[in-house]
Amino acid sequence: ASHHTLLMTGAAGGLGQAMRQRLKANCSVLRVSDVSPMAPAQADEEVVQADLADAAAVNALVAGCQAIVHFGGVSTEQPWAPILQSNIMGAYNLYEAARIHGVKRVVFASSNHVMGFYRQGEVVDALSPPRPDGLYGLSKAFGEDLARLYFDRYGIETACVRIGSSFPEPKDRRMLATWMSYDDLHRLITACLTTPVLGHSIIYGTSDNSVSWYDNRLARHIGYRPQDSSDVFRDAVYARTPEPDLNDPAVQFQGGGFVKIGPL
Ligand code: NAI
Ligand code: 15L
Repeated sequence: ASHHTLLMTGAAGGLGQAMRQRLKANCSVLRVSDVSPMAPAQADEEVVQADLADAAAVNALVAGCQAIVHFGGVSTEQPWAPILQSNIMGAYNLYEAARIHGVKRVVFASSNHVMGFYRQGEVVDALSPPRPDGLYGLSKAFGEDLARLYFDRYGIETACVRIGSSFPEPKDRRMLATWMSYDDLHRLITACLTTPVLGHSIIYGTSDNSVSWYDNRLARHIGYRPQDSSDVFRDAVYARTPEPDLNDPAVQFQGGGFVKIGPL
């Protein structure tokens, strides 16, 4: 176990539930948190219900942990108010608490939607300028820049993981390019928590899919090696999904349907 107490936010969500058992291998005590109710604490676990927008609650939540896996927040395109509360204020409260309590490493669940207005088929890397596809993607870009500030000023290392689509299986043709298995996500988080020098890093979170829009060569120091691939789902996904309409922005851009949602 590389860290004594590891905090995982967003524990009631899809990825939080999928990683909760897996992350116990990465620490002595796993502290899990969400604003929503969670499964009760098991051995070597602490369960803390807290709103990320509540600075005092987040300060108490972070005390005594050595690393953070930050899944908590709005995970889809939403109106500005919840994005502001959960993703902008929430991320700020978390990094302030990390600074105050001396936490030195964070794995931040960023998103492919930071880059959603690149075209499908274009290849982006860690140096490509952000092109968020909505308020959600914009809030993740803010989180990445916030992490950069806290690295440059305070030496808090962060892996900004631009997760593609992490679900049990790819749901549509787009996700054949963006899919990441839960086991690969855990491999990536483990690499981020254990690599000797992380710095402020941006890495795309996908499995080893034959079709990919992401170039992770600038993140090789993290040592992530995917072992799964969406390729095994390819024929089934093609069989059950319609021919794409090439005039549809959801088919043209990497962010898929997100590029069309919301007030923008
Ligand atoms: P999810 O929506 O299932 O889980 C997010 C959790 O955060 C929820 O349980 C929710 O209650 C909690 N949360 C929201 N606002 C909060 C607040 N103010 N205070 C405390 N907790 C709050 O999303 P999922 O799929 O589990 O994603 C986890 C993280 O990974 C999110 O940050 C999401 O943006 C990011 N991500 C996920 C992807 C995926 O494919 N599953 C792709 C890209 C990014
Ligand atoms: C995300 O950022 C979302 O959190 C997730 O629910 C998926 O929609 C994913 O991106 C995706 O782009 O497939």
